[in-house]
Amino acid sequence: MSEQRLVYRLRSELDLQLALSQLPRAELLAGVGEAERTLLCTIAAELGSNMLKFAYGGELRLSRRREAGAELVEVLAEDDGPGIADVPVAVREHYSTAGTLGLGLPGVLRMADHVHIETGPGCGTSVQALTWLGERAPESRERLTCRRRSAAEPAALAMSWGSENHPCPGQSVSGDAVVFRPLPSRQLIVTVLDASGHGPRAHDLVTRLAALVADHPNPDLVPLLEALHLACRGTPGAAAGVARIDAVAGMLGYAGVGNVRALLLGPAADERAWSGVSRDGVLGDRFPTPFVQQARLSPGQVLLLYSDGVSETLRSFRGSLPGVGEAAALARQVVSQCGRGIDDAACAAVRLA
Ligand SMILES: [Mn+2]
Repeated sequence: MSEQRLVYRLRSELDLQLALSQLPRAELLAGVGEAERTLLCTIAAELGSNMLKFAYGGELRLSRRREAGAELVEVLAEDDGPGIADVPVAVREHYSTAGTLGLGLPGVLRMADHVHIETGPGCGTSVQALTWLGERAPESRERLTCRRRSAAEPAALAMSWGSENHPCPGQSVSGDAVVFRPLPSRQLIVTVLDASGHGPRAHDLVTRLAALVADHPNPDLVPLLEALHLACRGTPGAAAGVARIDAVAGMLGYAGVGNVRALLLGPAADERAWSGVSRDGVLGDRFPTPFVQQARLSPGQVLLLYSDGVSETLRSFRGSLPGVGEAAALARQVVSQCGRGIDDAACAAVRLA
């Protein structure tokens, strides 16, 4: 059996309830006995609710695979929260204080065969719980291992983002869409989608594509574009630009197909630091080999992604960059000043500080 994966993004109690209601029937747990299934769901529930309590959310990932001849399920909880200062204290029974993982973690330690924790003050937390199916864990394995993350790791860029999306004149819905998907470890996926044509049909397609980007289990640039291409088969097609910002490494990756543009402005006024090139093609029809461009990011810069309803060069853009102003306000300025008025026009803006 090849590896199976499931990803749940948790931003609210509702997200967790939804994930927990789906999990028992998930394909990933097919054939798993009732007792083990309950155990795995309880581990996911504990780790998920810890992330909501102490880190305001995060990502819960499950995978099922074979390791050393035995089958196991991994439950991985990753967040960008305040981290745990003292892991031995946090895993002690009955210990609970805001800022630690509290009561749930000792429970997870009892239920799983092996738990690995990576954390540190201000460095987020990753908890990996492994449970072997049907058999016991290899004897040699320690029950709990830890790696301390150090605050000496490079300071990440701060990111804020916002977008604007105007339907084509005469239409009430847009055939463009913008998706921001924050990932653990201070990464952000930014996507601008433009379904061919406009009106309700283009809107329906682009809404479906946006949901795909938001939930795809492998949020890397090329797999995302490939998934979008497959989802566009048999439709009038679409264009997409996908950017991945790594705020810790200070790097940008960009790949696009069709008429979506990317532009990096600042930090100096009027400076155009970098511009992304999308490959010629149409998702669902002609799919060029994706090409990932890289660029280094600096504080004070703004990344813009925009559809072809916005003029390509942004020549008429008079926004104040990189000065004050929220990302959403910037995106609004781009669309109002540079919109071509003959197509849906969408712009995503990410400010780096
Ligand atoms: Mn368009």
